[in-house]
Amino acid sequence: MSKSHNEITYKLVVVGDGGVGKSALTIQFFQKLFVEDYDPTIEDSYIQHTNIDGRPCVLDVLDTAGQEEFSAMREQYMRKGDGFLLVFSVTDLHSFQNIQNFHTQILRVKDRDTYPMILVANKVDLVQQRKVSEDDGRTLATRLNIPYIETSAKDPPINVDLAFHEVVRVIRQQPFDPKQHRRRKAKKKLCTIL
Ligand SMILES: Nc1nc2c(ncn2[C@@H]2O[C@H](COP(=O)(O)OP(=O)(O)OP(=O)(O)O)[C@@H](O)[C@H]2O)c(=O)[nH]1
Ligand SMILES: [Mg+2]
Repeated sequence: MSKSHNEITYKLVVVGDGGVGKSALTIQFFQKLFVEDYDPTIEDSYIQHTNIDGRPCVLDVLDTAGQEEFSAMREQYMRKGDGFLLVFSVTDLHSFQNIQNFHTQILRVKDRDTYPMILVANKVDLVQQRKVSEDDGRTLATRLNIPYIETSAKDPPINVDLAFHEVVRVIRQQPFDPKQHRRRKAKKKLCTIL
C-alpha cells in the first residue's frame, strides 16, 4: 500500500491456473466487456481511480500468467501484492485443487501466517459443466479462513465488482502490522547509535 495526495493505492494480484478467467474477470472489471477468446497472459496491469465504501482509492491490478511455463515469475509478483484474488474455475477440478498451492506460496513469500486474500469461484454461468460445488468452494475458503465469492465474467457479469472490492475491504480490515513497525523502529535506533 502506498499513499499520495491522501489517496491510497492498493496493489491487487489475480492468481490461479491457466484458463480459469483471470483476464476475463479483470477486463470485465476495468472495461465492462467480456473477452470471449482465450489468449494466455504473460503479465498485464491495469490502474483505476475509484471509490470503495465512500473512500477514494487507486486500484493497481496485476493480471498474472496461469500457464505453468511462466511460473518462475510468481514469487516476484507475490512480493508486490497488497491483496490477492485466488481464482479457480468451477468447471476445472484441477484449478480448484491448485488453490492450496497458491495460498501456501503467498504466505511463504510474505513470511506471514495470514494475508489479505479471497477465493473466487469463476464461470458459474456454465452450470452444465460445473465440477466444483458451492459447498466444496465454501469449505475450502473456510479452511483457509478467507472470503468466498462465486463469479461470472461473462455478460451479464456476476459479482465481478464485488470480488475486487472485497479484497480491498479485507486489506482495510487488516490489523496494524507489528512486524513492520518493529523493523522501522530498529532502523531508527541504529541511526542514533551511528
Ligand atoms: N462462460 C464463461 N467463460 C469464461 C469466464 N471467464 C473466462 N471465460 C473464458 O475462459 C477462457 C479463458 O479465460 P482467460 O480470462 O483468458 O483465462 P486466464 O485465467 O486469464 O488464463 P491465463 O492468462 O493463461 O492464465 C476464455 O475463452 C474466456 O472467454 C466465465 O465466467 N464464463
Ligand atoms: Mg490471462
